[in-house]
Amino acid sequence: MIKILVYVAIILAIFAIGYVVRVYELATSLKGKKQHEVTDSDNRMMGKIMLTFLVVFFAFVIWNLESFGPKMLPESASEHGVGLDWLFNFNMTILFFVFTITHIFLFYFAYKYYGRTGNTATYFPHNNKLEMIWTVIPAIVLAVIIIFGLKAWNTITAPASDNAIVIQLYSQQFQWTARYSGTDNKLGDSNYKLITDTNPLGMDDNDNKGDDDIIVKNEFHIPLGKEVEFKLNSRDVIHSAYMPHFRAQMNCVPGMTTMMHFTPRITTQQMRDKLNNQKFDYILLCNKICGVSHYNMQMTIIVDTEIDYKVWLHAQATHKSQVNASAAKPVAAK
Ligand SMILES: [Cu+2]
Repeated sequence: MIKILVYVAIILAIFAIGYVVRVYELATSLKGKKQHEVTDSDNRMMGKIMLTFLVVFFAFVIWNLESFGPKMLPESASEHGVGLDWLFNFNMTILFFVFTITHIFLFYFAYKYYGRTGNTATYFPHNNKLEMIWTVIPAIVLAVIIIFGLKAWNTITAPASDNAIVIQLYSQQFQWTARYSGTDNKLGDSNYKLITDTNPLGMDDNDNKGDDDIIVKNEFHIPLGKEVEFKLNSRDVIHSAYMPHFRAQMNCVPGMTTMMHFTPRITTQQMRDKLNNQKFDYILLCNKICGVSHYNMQMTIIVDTEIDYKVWLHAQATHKSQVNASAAKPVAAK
């Protein structure tokens, strides 16, 4: 009910403003002034409004930074992420500096040089020095940003070291499966043609490298301070493995394997203590709109100390033992 009243009030207010403008127009024409003539005092008024806008706008920007700044992600839980955050802040500092200067000029000049009767334009067709300044400075700044950016990108996508722990993240509508490479640190062969209800990753049982592989759902664990290499695959459409707390994201593309790697630097428990939130968990999300249940395509990531990680991994069944267990089960009658 109140909502309807508010709408009615808004509509009436629009009509009221229309009538006030009409009355003003009639009054000026009665006074014998030209209706659309812009006077110096109109221009001065506009200049002052521009200046006011500048102040209000910057107050709004600062309010935004104050109120939404603390809602940003917590400090990076991966080693390369610290550098990435630095780069992000570096970029934002440059942007904010340029943004401030240009906006001050824009609105202050609109006030300072408001239109006055008798003003004539200055003829100023070209200035080499000026052209050089506004070409060379942005070129240098952009080159620096790009060089830093490429270096940061390489920390995630360059080949991982040989002793990195290899984990496959397998995506499908709408869930994740993680496969650990086991004691040989090599993932067994797999093929989409072998996918069945009981073999959702299409593991090739003729390949011994897959015997010690460990397949987990719902959550996966990674150890503190150890490099982890992810090999990403998709069963159906393009998904994207996004781990915001580790500042890592990579597409999962059907028919190919994409890769990235990082080293966790804060355990789940340490992060819970830092954030003063014992329910906090790192998360793997799908960041590519992949279908109706995309929003719910996620998996919990637990960063353990190295010992806890080994204990957890030991408790998981290997692929071979799972195959044996299911082979031993009697076939259900149809
Ligand atoms: Cu998805």
